[in-house]
Amino acid sequence: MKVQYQDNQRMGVVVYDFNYKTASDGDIEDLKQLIYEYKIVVIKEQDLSPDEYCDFGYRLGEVEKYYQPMYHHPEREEIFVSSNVSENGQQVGVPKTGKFWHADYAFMPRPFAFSMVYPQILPSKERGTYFINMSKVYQSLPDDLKAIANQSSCYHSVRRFFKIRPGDVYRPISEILDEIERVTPPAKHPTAFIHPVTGETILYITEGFTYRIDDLEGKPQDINVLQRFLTHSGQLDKSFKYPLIEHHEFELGDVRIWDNRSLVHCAHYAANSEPAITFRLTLHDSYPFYQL
Ligand code: 7UC
Ligand code: FE
Repeated sequence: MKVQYQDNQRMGVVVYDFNYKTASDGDIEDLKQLIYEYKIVVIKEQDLSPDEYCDFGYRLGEVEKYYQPMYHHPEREEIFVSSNVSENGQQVGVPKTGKFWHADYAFMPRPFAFSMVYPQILPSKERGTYFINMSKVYQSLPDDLKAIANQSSCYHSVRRFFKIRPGDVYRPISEILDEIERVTPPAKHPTAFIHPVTGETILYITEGFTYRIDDLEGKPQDINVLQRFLTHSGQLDKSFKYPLIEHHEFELGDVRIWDNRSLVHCAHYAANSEPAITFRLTLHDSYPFYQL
């Protein structure tokens, strides 16, 4: 494999000449180290069937399927399908997923180490993802916020971005809301934690999922504290011009893998409704998500 490093301040490296079938265990290990160190790795010129894509995923880690079948690929349930295209009048996957700042599965007890996306159909322009490195955010916090981040926990819930399923039509909203709390009760994580591989401290707060911050005694903090963290991270900047926000464009053939501990992301969709399909895989590595 050939690695192209960035010559600017942006995150990520680009990898050419990589084939998961012929890659040695050492190559796979190198690839993982690149993800931890550079946060985003784009593997170019990939041409993979759903089965091959999954096989690639299994070489990198423990692939976990999304908890809701509505997102599953019809042939491989591990593949999460983001799609606005219906085939023979049949919707496959879910349109416009992840259009809010989040980290994948932050609302679950065990979030993913890596997220992997492989676009299948791209609109002519405006298709990419915004990213923020939350260890950079932690470093740039004012001292008072840093102290709070070190001594608190946050609650995360999917409730604000839970997508209504076709079978939910005519169900009372209260029943759906109760189901969300039962199936995905809020997850509690430290506000800041240490990355098990890089040792960096990461501020783990997302605009989409985080709704409450507690001190070490479990006393809820003023909601303005949460707002201050979000403002500092850039996640409230609707113009996406905040210095730590990076936009990364897709090209067909790209498989993009990122460190889902360090980064928050926000999908970017074209304003028109040109067809777009992306296949996602989510993986655990051999480390705990964070060390306490
Ligand atoms: O439809 C979506 O935007 C999916 C979202 C609620 N979950 C992404 C994840 O894996 O955390
Ligand atoms: Fe996501």
